[in-house]
Amino acid sequence: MTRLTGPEIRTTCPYCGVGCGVIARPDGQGGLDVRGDRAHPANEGKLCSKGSALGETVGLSGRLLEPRIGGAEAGWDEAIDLVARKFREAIAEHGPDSVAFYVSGQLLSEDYYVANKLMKGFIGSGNIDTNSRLCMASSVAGHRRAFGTDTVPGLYEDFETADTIVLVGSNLAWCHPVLYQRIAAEKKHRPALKVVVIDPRRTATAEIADLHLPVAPGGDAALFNALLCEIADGAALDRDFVAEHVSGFDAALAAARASDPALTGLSERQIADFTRIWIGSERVVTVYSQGINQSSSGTDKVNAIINCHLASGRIGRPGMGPFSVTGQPNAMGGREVGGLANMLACHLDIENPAHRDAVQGFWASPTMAPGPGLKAVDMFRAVEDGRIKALWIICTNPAVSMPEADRVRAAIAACPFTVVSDVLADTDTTRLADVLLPATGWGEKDGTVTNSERCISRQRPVLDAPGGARHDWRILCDVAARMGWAEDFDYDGPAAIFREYAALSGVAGALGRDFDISALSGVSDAEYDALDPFVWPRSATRSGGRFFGDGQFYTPDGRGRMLPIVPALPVSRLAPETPYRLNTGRVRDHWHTMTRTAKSPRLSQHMAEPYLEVHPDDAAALGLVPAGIARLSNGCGEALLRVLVTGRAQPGSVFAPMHWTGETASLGRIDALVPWVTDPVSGQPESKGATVAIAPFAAAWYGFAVSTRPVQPATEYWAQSREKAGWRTELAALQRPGAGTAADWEAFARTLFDLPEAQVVSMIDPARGFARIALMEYGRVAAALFTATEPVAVARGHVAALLGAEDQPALLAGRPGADRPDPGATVCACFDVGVNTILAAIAAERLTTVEAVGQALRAGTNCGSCRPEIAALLAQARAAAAC
Ligand SMILES: Nc1nc2c(c(=O)[nH]1)N[C@H]1C(S)=C(S)[C@@H](COP(=O)(O)OP(=O)(O)OC[C@H]3O[C@@H](n4cnc5c(=O)[nH]c(N)nc54)[C@H](O)[C@@H]3O)O[C@H]1N2
Ligand SMILES: Nc1nc2c(c(=O)[nH]1)N[C@H]1C(S)=C(S)[C@@H](COP(=O)(O)OP(=O)(O)OC[C@H]3O[C@@H](n4cnc5c(=O)[nH]c(N)nc54)[C@H](O)[C@@H]3O)O[C@H]1N2
Ligand code: SF4
Ligand SMILES: [Mo]
Repeated sequence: MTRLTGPEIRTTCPYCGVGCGVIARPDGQGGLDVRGDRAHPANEGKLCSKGSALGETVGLSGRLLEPRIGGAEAGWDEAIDLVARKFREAIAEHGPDSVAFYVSGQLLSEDYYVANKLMKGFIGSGNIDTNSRLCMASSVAGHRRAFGTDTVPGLYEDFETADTIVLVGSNLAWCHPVLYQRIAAEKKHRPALKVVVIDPRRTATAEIADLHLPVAPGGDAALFNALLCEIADGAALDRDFVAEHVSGFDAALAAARASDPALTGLSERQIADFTRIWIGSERVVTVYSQGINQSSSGTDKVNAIINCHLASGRIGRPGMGPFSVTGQPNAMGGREVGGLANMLACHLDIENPAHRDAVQGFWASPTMAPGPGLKAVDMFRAVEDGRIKALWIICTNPAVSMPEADRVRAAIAACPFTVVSDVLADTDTTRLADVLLPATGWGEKDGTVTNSERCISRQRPVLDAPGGARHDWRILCDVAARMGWAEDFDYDGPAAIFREYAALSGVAGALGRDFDISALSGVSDAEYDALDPFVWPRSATRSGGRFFGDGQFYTPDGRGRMLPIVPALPVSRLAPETPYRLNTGRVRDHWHTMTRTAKSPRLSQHMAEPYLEVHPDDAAALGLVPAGIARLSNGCGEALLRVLVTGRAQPGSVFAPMHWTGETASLGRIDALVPWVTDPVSGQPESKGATVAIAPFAAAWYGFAVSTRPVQPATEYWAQSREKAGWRTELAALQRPGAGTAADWEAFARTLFDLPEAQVVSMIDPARGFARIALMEYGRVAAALFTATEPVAVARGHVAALLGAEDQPALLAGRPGADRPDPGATVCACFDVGVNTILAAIAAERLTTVEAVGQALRAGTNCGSCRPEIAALLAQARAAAAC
């Protein structure tokens, strides 16, 4: 593959909505050297663990390089023809609403704009929805109800000028690490800055909190209603702002007064502490994310928060305001281009005939979606019941990430015609495609993204497109052309799309909408290439800045709207057969369905398995042992997860990560257990509120394996992750192989690793169910298996490091000698420092601060993502010393 040469390229991180600027350069070995861009306003040079490891994730392993039809490689012409024909046939026979696009907040705005234009303006259906439905839809709906537009009022710099920051339903330390570090740095420099964390779990984010409120799942609206009552009764009420710029105050307050604070699950004292802090400083930012959005009452929760900011007038001025942080790198851009089924481009409303006409006129399009299309869950329901005849999935993995993932998988498999555009060949979703189209990925793509503070930045190509991979916008335009609209989709590059989009935003601006970047509608290709990050709007009359501080809103009467909020519990009720609440979310070093992060050994060893956080009391009641395996089940599906007993969980409530797939674990797809319950206003699924039964998995044996090649175990439980020299696999099974003799274990190992000829060195005690087996090829360790009747206690890092070595005695010992202690699970991904190393240094050198740990071990001194965990280890060591 040829690689672009030349100077370093400025681009933007493809992970979270912080939108950090990255400087990248090919390292000449298939990877990239990356560092933070000091000139980018979002991060000023910093990157988190995921951003720092980007260079390890651009390799070509697993890439889809040519189109495939029915599993066989095909040419582009043939593939595009087939897609265009199948879509045309479905539309001709069953109408425009018989086809659908399911797209993604990880598309660039230019890709997204074209997809939206094709579906809404040319096919003439609203049936384009996006994974942002699972992510930001409740914030969008809440913003539109309160502001008359989907606009985040504030800027990141508000985090540095605030006196109080409330993080509600946000694990910022792991999910928006660079923003979190900005807050942590500010708090260190200015200890008077108060931080409140509202989350049923005690997360890493709570490490810097002055107050952590373990709210009951769904209890947030009741908490903000209690706050609204306190605001109304005291000096924090901004009577002038409410009188001049707000509607709905009385009804909102009446509902708040009628709401029961007991729903918060918090004590009166905790609620009073919270309201005192919130009210006590005018400069307060309330940051919220999926703990708010992913709820059957998510939109109401959003409005309960915004109500408090409107009543106190604390909005759109420096250091204050509600702040919904976006998840994906272009979640915000997708909202701007109208990627949701119920939006039009440029913050225009699909329900509004004047807006529809304006867009149709601008596009000079033959038709226009008459109204909103199907929202994600309804879209897959329509796929399931046969209403959708042709489906195109772009840049998302719904067979893993949609609720009722097993049902979604079956629905896609049964759809008469499914196209999937992805960068990888094998994902749970690509496996279901009739036509598979290879897209370019991060590092190759060219376009723009918008981050959480409305800052538009360029993603620029650093690498050539591999094989036959094409840009998503290009693939969409090729299909549009083949469907008969060549002239309307005749762009020669992303700059041309951007210009059109910017011009359309001028039409929106003229209709009184806020999203207006029309000042850029005339940029040349060269100017587009050189575009510096900027915060929208950018029109003839307005450039950047905050919204709503002037009391001007985009509702029909121009007032900010307060809404009466009646708090609601999660829809799935706890019942004797499903007595536990299942909360789901993210881990620090993995991204969604891991299609990128699982390629990086250092990101894979922070959390190497799908796991379940359980409170010690629940673990005891359920008979779950630490590091054992739990079986979760409910009417939708089941999962097998490693047990992590922790006081950070609340009794009755368990947490599992969303990342594991059919590729990385046997039964780790947690969305198999999440029902199709959605918020009635936004259509966003309640991803954090399923109910489940939990039981111990009665493993006859547990295993740990390392191998230079990936394996496909047949055991009931397995989970696989990357190591530097190969793969690491955890196993558990209900039956021993054969009669459990030494020969049976050896045969099992040979089959597992597909090494029938390898020389075997082993220590096996069949009576105790104990086996240690090394398989040697050319005198070197090619694979090894450790089994026991208890969860296997070997030093995993030590064993994995011996892959490829000649030293099988050290390997079979399972532990390094005293001179080389076991580092344990990775805490610092940048310098590869394990938990045991840190705890040992804390004890031996009497370290008491994160900085001291950094000086001793370098841990936490680069990206800083692990600093909250180091702080927690220091606290753990202090607690142990005090006992
Ligand atoms: N490392 C990493 N970072 C990411 C991502 C990733 O995959 N990995 N994904 C990105 C994306 S797309 C998104 S959307 C963001 C998500 O970012 P976050 O929303 O911060 O992440 P989550 O872990 O989904 O959920 C946040 C917290 O909500 C809490 N929660 C659950 N129920 C409730 C409740 O009823 N009330 C309250 N107050 N809290 C509750 C959970 O315990 C959890 O700690 O992260 C982005 N950043
Ligand atoms: N239980 C539970 N479920 C959840 C959540 C939760 O908190 N709990 N969170 C939800 C949220 S907030 C989100 S955002 C979703 C995320 O869920 P998904 O969008 O399904 O997750 P990803 O793994 O990011 O999927 C992206 C896919 O696009 C491919 N890809 C990457 N880059 C490109 C590109 O440039 N072009 C194309 N065509 N393909 C590309 C990747 O290989 C991958 O297959 O999950 C949702 N599901
Ligand atoms: S915080 Fe990390 S993942 Fe998010 S944009 Fe910045 S470097 Fe990327
Ligand atoms: Mo998301």
